[in-house]
Amino acid sequence: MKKHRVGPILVTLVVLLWMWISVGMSAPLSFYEDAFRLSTGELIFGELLSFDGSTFKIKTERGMIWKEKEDVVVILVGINPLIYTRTLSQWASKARASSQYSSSGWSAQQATGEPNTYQCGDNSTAWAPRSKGSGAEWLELTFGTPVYVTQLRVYETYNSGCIYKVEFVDVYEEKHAAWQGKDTTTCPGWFEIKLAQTRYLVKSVILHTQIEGYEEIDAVELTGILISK
Ligand SMILES: [Ca+2]
Ligand SMILES: [Ca+2]
Repeated sequence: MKKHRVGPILVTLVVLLWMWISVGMSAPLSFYEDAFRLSTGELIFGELLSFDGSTFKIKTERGMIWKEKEDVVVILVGINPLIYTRTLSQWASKARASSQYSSSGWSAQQATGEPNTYQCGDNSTAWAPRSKGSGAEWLELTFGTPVYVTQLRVYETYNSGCIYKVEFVDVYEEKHAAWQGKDTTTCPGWFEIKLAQTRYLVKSVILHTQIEGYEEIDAVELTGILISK
């Protein structure tokens, strides 16, 4: 009788040993902590190496892969935070200029926040340079949240058509040429540039202006893509 029981017991032990090894081996199935839910429903595990505004570079067990922003719905980085990519439009929060008419009315600060100048004219609710001459001036606007820019809008409310060059300043303080040309904005009116999103995060915008008389800018809006937790 005893002889007959050895077989099943051995088989059971081997099965248990095999299960133990399998469980032990499969526990660290993915040692990567980042997860990417794709628009197809597929779930990818890996390590997020970079996101340049349009493409995710992900290191996976099978090697490096790249996924376009549109194809990724949700990202889990680590075990807790959820990260979404979304579009954000924001008004400038800080401003400085080559010169300003005064430290209150017509100051650079008047170009921050949402528009509050409602007609074309010489209004203290917009930025104006110190001189009414035709020298070159600049106005630098900084935004609360750096984004990969897709659009810039500037509300010109006096002597419009004054912008001849636009630069973006990235989060490393590096300047990038964004636009140069002939500004044909009416007064009041929106100067607008649209672009394929920048491959760098923009925190500030420098508007270069030059026109006879006081050029006045009421508000500046920056739109772009951001990754947020
Ligand atoms: Ca001028
Ligand atoms: Ca204003």
